[in-house]
Amino acid sequence: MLTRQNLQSFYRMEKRQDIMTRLEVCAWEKHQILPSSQFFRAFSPSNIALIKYWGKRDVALNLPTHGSISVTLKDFGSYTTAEFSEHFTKDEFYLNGTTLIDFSKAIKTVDELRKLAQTSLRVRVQSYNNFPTAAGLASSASGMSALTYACARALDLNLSLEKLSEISRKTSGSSCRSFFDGFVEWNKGELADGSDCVAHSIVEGKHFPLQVFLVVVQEKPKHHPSTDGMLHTQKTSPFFEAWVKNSEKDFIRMKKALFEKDFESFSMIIQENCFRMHACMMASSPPLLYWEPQTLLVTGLIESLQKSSIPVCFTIDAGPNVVVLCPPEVRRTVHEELKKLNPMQLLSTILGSGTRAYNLQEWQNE
Ligand code: 2P0
Repeated sequence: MLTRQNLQSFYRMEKRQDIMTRLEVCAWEKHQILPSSQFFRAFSPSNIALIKYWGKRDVALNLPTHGSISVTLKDFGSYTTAEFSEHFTKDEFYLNGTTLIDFSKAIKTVDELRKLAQTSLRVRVQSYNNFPTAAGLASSASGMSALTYACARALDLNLSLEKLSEISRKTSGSSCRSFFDGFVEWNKGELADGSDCVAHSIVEGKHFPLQVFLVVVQEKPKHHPSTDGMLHTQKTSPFFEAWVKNSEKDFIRMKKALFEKDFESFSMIIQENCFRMHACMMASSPPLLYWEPQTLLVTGLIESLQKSSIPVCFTIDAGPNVVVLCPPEVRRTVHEELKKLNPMQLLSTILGSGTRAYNLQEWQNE
């Protein structure tokens, strides 16, 4: 039997962050799995866009106006259990231990999978994020990919990762990248049905190792959800066309920098792409601004480290929090400098693999 106590002693040699993650996962399942139910547990990581997705060529299918490139994070993401049972009379969703009232997006994915499995069984989904939710750190990407994977496997559907990624994309565009390892591209595609609009891994993380810091300056959910912000920008920003055109160029430049392991070009491209996306949002009517004053304290610090020839760079998603990237050789220096800013949370990780199964029993026997 897995208890808090034996987990704690088992993992006492590990760093605090890992212990908390495992303890919290152990504690989060509010409801016992019913003995007769079909269930599956999945973990899916968050992914951070280097070349951002911000614009849709098809709203219903979530097809992007241009390709994007992301990194898959090793330690931060969503732990999700999907459980189908004839004893359930309605669908239920829990996020971080609380009942989710509005699950209209997630249910679309569950319905598509139920249709493929030819079943009408109701589902209970229990999901837990081990990093801030809806704060511009891609929790919808990890959440939706974990949900899709867990439901498909619980329903015994034998679908490829590519197919699961496609199904998940329709509910959260960026979630299609979380299924894959290391550096991931999501191609724009040309076809109206989206069949060529797919994500896949470009290279594994170990090809170009990076340390990633999530600098959390605000934990609370952002004021404008991404989907609304994206459509608003696309509709009202006079810079939108230029944003798309430049992102297409950045997409090609970034792949070259990755293959050549060229950190200097990599830094320049991700910062330029990030600022262009935010400039485009700020030019919307009414303007859309996701930053907080502390956001600029972090970017200012990184710029001053760059002036001292320390290889480090940053990007910011649709929120006030900053993601800082650097080669492993300088991670201690960068960490010490970031700590001086006293952010609400300073989370650290490397690049990792995509969506997968997890099993509490296996953890015990690790
Ligand atoms: C990205 N973001 O590439 C960009 C950068 C936020 C900023 O994709 O409308 O939750 O569900 O497809 O995937 C966040 O958007 O939006 C996002 P929908 P999603 O990661």
